[in-house]
Amino acid sequence: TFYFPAPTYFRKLVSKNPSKPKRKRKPVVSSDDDDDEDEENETDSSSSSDHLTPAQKEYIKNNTIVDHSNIRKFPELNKYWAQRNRYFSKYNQGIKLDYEMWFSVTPECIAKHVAQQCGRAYFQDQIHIIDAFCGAGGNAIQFAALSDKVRVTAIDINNERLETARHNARIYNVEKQITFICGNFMEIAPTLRKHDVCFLSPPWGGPEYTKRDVYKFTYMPIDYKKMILWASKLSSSVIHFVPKNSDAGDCLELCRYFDVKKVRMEKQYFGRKFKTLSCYYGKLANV
Ligand code: MGP
Ligand code: SAH
Repeated sequence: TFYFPAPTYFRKLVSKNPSKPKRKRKPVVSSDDDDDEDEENETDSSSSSDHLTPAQKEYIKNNTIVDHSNIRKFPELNKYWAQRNRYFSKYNQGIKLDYEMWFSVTPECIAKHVAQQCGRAYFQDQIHIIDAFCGAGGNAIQFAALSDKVRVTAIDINNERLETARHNARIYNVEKQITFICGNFMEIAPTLRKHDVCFLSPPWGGPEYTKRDVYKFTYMPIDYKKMILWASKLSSSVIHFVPKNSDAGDCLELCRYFDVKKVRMEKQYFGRKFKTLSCYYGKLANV
């Protein structure tokens, strides 16, 4: 964790399931070592979506559930498929993920850790949390799993994906604690009542975000200033889940939307691999 302004130091979040001995990326080896068929899938790169038009790709991204039956068609998802039990420990109980979610969902131990930060800041039993970009439910599920008194408002612009999130929440037995709303967060924000925490995990423009040395928030395919403005109006604590190569100045600049002029930035690791970055604003900056 490092704070702006100083003092500056890091806290590493080490995965509860530290990586197994280092393996070469090619061929990708499944995290289910007993699953021979998976390994066959993961090394098969004979078919790819590279030949499709941008419109066809966009359709697949938003509408295709990718699972054991069709993962062969998407070799570019192999590295995510291999980590499926990290994304959801109950993956084998029927979790569903569409194409885009394979590279966007928050790995379970990171989502759980972020949820626990809210538990540390709010001592009351009933915590109300908004997940403004709920996706497949990776974060919403872990917020709800904190305690059966937690209530989550989960929003996503894609209705089919929202149904996927509801399905996934059912597998974790937390569906009843989550209210699912389909819509554009920036448009429906004025209709929402105040919550304790607002969690923001917006789209970053695909896995290509790592190709830039430094990621500026202006690259996001949404109006990020409007997003933060509404989040700060709705909650005194805001968590912004951002690309790991984000411009620290951009993260700091958003402090101006909050009473506490401070951001706590937390780097999250799997073993030695820097995976994700979370910025905590408002009340959560001091936890
Ligand atoms: P990654 O960088 O694609 O994976 O995403 P990895 O294995 O670190 O890639 P590498 O190329 O550096 O080896 C890391 C994590 O970021 C994912 O598991 C998601 O939790 C999160 N993530 C990735 N994308 C593209 C998005 C996104 O668009 N939005 C959100 N909210 N999270 C994302
Ligand atoms: N944290 C999620 C992944 C979020 S990915 C998880 O762990 O499952 C970002 C999500 O934002 C996508 O599902 C996308 O459909 C949604 N989205 C994009 N623009 C949006 C908007 N304006 N309002 C609400 N949701 C939006």
